[in-house]
Amino acid sequence: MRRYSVFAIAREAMRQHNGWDRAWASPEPKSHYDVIIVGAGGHGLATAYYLGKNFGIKNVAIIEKGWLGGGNTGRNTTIIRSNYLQDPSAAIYEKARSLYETLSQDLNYNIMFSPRGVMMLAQTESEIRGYRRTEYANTLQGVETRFIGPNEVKRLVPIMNIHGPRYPVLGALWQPRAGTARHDAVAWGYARACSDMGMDVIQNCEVTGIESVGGQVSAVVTTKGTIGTKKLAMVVAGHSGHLANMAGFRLPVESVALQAMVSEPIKPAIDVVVMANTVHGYLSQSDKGEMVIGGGADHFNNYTQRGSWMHIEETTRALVETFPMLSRLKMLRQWGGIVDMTGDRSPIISKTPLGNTFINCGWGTGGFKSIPGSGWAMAELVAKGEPGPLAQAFSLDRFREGRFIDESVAAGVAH
Ligand code: FAD
Ligand code: PYC
Repeated sequence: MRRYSVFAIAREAMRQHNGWDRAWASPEPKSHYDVIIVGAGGHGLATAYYLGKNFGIKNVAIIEKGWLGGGNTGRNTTIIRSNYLQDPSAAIYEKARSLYETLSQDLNYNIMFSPRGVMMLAQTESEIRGYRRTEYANTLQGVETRFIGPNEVKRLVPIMNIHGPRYPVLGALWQPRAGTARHDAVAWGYARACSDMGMDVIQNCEVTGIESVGGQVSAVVTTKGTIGTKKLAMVVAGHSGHLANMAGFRLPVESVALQAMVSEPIKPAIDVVVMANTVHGYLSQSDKGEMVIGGGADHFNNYTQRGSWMHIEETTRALVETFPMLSRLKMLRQWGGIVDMTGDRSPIISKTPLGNTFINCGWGTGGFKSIPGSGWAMAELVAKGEPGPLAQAFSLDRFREGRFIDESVAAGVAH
């Protein structure tokens, strides 16, 4: 792979940009791999990348039924933060956030990480108590967050109306090193690096069955034929229940569409990310100038990957209270992605009842921020067959043993 650099851009500028390589290859599947990863979203691709980088395992295929990054990875509102309450969560989300800081250099691909700061508004007394508790927990965990008052909120976000008609802004949990990144670029950067290591990213190839011999996985059945494997990693977010079913077990996961939309582009108006969880809506401005707006989840389980009518009204009404200037914007488009919700709003990174088969799912409404940390932890699990310190608490056993990792407040999104 040719490295991207200022010299490469200058060289290509001299020859009508005819010399760029394809960013990744599009191979046909081989008959057998050491590891097959199902799902070329951020988590699947990051798992492959760290398998190669940290463990030297490169005979790997990443199998995707659509196009890479076309699931939730390419549909999310790109918020990256690590202000979670429980220790195992803070550890994995902060690992991910810190990997994001240098991911562009690591992948030699500009993922446009923008540590512009994320604030979660407190608009009720109980939110103040909840966020102060998170601030204290984060201090002990080494995650830099602080509770700020309404005047500081207004200073950071002048377009905000802090005296809202229903819920005044009473303060916010502020994480200055949190931010956003370009979601497609995260998938593309990992895919390019995986392809460069000799891994096969196989798109338009759906896994329709899983074969086993003596309780160990042996192959996956796909729309491009049966492919043998020594190990299998299932990383398919909202479709995890189907994959688990193919492997012969059930998951404590529900699938539901989470909603988002963007406005027409305007000049820079807000340079931090705001999550307003009581009125419910969240907002940031993309580099193109669009207001990126997130809503809640549909109120029923589904696999539609479509925008829902009710969220247009519900979310814009909520955000207009907090940002009155939004009322003058036109909305450009809306969409939904199928998120995988666990009961405690924490992920699953785990061995499964089928031998040499591992699962990474349950990131629900909040897994974009965790992609590098999740891939790091999942690669260790797949390579060693046992979870390392980052993944240990997130095993499937916790649902049987009652070891829940309750992050329903930190998840921040109505579901
Ligand atoms: P995906 O990106 O969905 O990848 C899974 C892939 O598996 C898909 O490409 C799918 O096609 C493929 N697949 C499924 N079944 C099969 C099969 N049988 N065979 C082959 N391939 C298969 N998180 C944040 O941290 N911050 C946010 O601001 C944020 N906002 C969000 C906003 C919205 C509207 C949505 C929908 C989600 C948001 N999230 C956010 C959550 C985040 O997007 C997800 O948690 C994360 O992207 C999940 O990544 P993934 O790689 O696990 O899944
Ligand atoms: O997890 O920060 C988050 C988030 C924001 C919008 C959807 N998820």
